[in-house]
Amino acid sequence: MKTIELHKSVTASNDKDAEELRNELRDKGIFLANLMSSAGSGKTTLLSKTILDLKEEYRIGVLEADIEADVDGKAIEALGAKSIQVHTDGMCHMDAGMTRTSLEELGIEDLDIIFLENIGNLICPAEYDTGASKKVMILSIPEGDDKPLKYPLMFQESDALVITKIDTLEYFDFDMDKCIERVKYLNPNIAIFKTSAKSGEGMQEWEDWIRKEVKEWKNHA
Ligand SMILES: Nc1nc2c(ncn2[C@@H]2O[C@H](COP(=O)(O)OP(=O)(O)O)[C@@H](O)[C@H]2O)c(=O)[nH]1
Ligand SMILES: [Mg+2]
Repeated sequence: MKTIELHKSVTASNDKDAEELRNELRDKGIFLANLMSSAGSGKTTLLSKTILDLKEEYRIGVLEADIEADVDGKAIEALGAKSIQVHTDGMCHMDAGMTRTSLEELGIEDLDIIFLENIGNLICPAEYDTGASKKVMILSIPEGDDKPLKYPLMFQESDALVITKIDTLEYFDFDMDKCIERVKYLNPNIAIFKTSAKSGEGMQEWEDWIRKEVKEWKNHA
């Protein structure tokens, strides 16, 4: 029986496509953040709050990727951000080609920051470079402090980790110090933020990180 290793060759060219896309965005001074997490960890909620806080400073666009649903896209659209819903037809991640097509459909020339809400899982999105300027992983308190042990690649690949729903800390056996120690062991350079989109705690630090990263990105345009 003939077997072809599609995964490997696809990944090899995806890396090249992603690098090209990243360079094009850098030349245009457009910052693309790839938001990745499990389903339900609070991506859309964090994004909504972040858009409300930053929309006077930046022109923000959103790519809402989902296997088939539209609810998150509608929530973001209601905030007045320029956005599109992307259906991946069963695919569990976005790759660079899909991201490029989505950006073309969105129209990006008038934007400063684009957030890609990736498909909710911690495995496939970690393996595919989308061409984003920075990768941001979101982990919520109810998911547990042992996630870095279960999905190390996602933690290794990310530039920032936003720990969400910290308003629920008292209800869960989540050991924050242990979690951060595990994450830093995998990725010593990762920026870590502890937030609650509900109470607003920690949002300022996370948003300041975006401001800093966007500034640096534009300086290298
Ligand atoms: N208590 C609390 N709940 C939150 C917070 N952020 C999100 N949620 C809830 O978590 C659920 C999933 O959030 P959502 O943003 O849709 O997650 P996504 O699937 O990653 O986009 C929703 O019921 C939110 O209201 C938070 O900071 N605190
Ligand atoms: Mg969502």
